[in-house]
Amino acid sequence: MISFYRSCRLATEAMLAADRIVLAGHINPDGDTLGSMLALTHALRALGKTAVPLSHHGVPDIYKWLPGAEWVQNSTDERGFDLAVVCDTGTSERVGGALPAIESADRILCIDHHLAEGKLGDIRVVNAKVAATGELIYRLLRPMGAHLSKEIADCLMCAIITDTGAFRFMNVTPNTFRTAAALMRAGACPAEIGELVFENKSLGSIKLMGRAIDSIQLTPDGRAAWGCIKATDFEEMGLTDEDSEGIVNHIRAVRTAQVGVLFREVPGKKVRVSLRAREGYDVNRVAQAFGGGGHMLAAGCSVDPPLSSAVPLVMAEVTKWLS
Ligand SMILES: [Mn+2]
Repeated sequence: MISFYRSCRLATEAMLAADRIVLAGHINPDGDTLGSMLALTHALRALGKTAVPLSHHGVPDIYKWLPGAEWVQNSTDERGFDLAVVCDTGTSERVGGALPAIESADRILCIDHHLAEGKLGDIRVVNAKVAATGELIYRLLRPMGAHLSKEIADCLMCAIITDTGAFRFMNVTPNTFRTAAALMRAGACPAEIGELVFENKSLGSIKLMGRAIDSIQLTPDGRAAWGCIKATDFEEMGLTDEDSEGIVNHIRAVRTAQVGVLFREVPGKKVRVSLRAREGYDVNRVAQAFGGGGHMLAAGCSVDPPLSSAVPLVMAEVTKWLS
């Protein structure tokens, strides 16, 4: 087991030595995976390298403003990269359609902050103590000799703001603020980016939230809350699972709830489950019981449909850990 600091040095050396670099984030991308990947793409291109960012599910509408979002491809037929950089996941399954290009590279560098022990990467810069992968990218910039441009600062501020719920989650550390301060000095505005990320919803997704909130139920002791979005909700409103982002946080907001769970019956797919906890409860453990994962306070998994069997299955596991 090599130290985190040595991993960081190996990572910068590998990036500086490579000319052609492919980057990838995770499926169902969020602001951290996209912001991290694009910040690094800007930095690598500014250093004169070819950098190709890939995202299996592209760039969701609310992140299209990210500088460089137009560079992102779903996958590529190009092969033989010197280096692949995977941001914000440690497992190959979460890379989706970008995986063949990633695996074709001479070496794979994984930069991540998830708890679940992934195996991906010859070089692994993994630290579960940082709030966002974007914090790790920031740490690598200076040793790479990369200039912190306004574009990079905007990407990394987006990464941090999304993964910390605008600096409100328990994962925030003094270092998160130190990084954010440096990004702000480089021109990133947290208020502006917070608005773009959190107050930039379609009317449909707000109405979808209404349905999910209307469906909330509590366990008899009130300590777990859950809500559902049915396949018919998505179909009637012409929406996709992308439109359900963030809703789970409103379920956990029920005063007595230690855990909030949102079930989505995505048409033609497995039932997607997002879990959010308050400090003291570990939802990662619940998600892992169903082959998913994430962090202690935020995790996700998928279970077989229909909703009528998915809900009791997952809620039994949730209540099992409510001591
Ligand atoms: Mn993240």
